[in-house]
Amino acid sequence: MALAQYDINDSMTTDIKEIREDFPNLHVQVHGKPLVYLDNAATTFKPRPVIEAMAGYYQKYTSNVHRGIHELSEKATVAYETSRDKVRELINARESREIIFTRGTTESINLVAYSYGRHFLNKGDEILISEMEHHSNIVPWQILCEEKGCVLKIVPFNDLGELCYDEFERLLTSKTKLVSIVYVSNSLGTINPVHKIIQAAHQHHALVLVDAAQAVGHGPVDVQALDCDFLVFSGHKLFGPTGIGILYGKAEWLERMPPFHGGGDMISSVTFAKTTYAVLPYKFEAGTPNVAGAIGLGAAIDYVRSIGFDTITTQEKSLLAYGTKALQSVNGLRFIGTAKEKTAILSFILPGVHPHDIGTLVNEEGIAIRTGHHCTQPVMQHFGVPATSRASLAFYNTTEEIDRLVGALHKVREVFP
Ligand code: 7TS
Repeated sequence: MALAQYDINDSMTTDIKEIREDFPNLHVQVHGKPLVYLDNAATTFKPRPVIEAMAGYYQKYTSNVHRGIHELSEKATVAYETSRDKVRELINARESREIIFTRGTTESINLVAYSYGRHFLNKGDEILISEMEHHSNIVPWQILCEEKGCVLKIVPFNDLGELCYDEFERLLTSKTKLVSIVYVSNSLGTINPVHKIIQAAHQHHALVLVDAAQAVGHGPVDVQALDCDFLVFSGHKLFGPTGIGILYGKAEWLERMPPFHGGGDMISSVTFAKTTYAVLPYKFEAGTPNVAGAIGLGAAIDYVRSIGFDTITTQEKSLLAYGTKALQSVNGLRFIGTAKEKTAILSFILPGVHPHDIGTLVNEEGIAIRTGHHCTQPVMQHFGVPATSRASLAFYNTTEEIDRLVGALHKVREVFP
């Protein structure tokens, strides 16, 4: 078979073998076989330093933050705020107060829709999103439009899964107040030209929110170079824990936006007559935050930086090239999402086989892929399919694991010829 020309040892350097040792979850068995985890777009595995940092907090200095002066609270506060600064450094934000901890990408987008949208947008204002957005970058805007009478406009993509930039330019008018755009599509892998989009939007005085859920952790992201007004992502797709995410916002906008949630920690003073709010970033962090999550995210950032984006992008690019070629040996397989600029996300269909049957059969081989609409139903509608199968790769994956997937798909074809 053509695949023989690929030798695992060619592509899996000693470095990657060592890196895999950092991830306990890569070494479990599923159905008596070594797990092949190809669902990294859903969530990534966590390296040992992340697990240890969180366990360390729970075992040695559990306490609330920003309250009390006792030793443990002080230590937890320092760790929590150090993580904020690590996030700032990772995305090159100007100031730490521009980094808001949230529960994840979804909550970050809802925060902007609620706080910026309800305060600054009016009837007839237009919000531009694309046809390839995750539902979390569609539904909050639909809710806002319904409430405020704003208009949601959709930039289409072509059959390769590339954004129709000309259409974007055509839809961008003086009525456009906000562009909310995905950096990397989770179901197609497409990398959008966000820098160009931001420049064009700013010429029309529109703000831009970048959904970087699938971008951060796979390559460098620099909010100052991009000049985006908001950028959002989730810790759990960045080798960090679940339940923690980030909203980056330019201070000038965050200052002007009203709070999202009210409660403890987000106030300066409270009387029944009048409440004043805390300064940034605390104005947007009501209640006890996810302290362990923030600490774990800080450790994840340290880890990713120690590997380095050069290694990460080189490995992921070579896996994408290998996987794209290798999967073509499966009879009838059709890729959904073949943009020129894409990340290591391989969505595909096998005509005549329901994706859920594919997912079930490859699961029996110990292989984890995702099947479904990936919370991007309009993408499925564009291609006229109910669902796809998706293998999404991380830098710790190997060509041998891709070969296992290809082997399993050949078996699927034997069951459904
Ligand atoms: N935006 C994009 C581009 C995403 O890929 C996801 C999650 C989200 C937003 C929402 O992130 P959350 O952490 O708030 O849930 N994407 C996926 C996925 O592809 N499979 O499972 C979750």
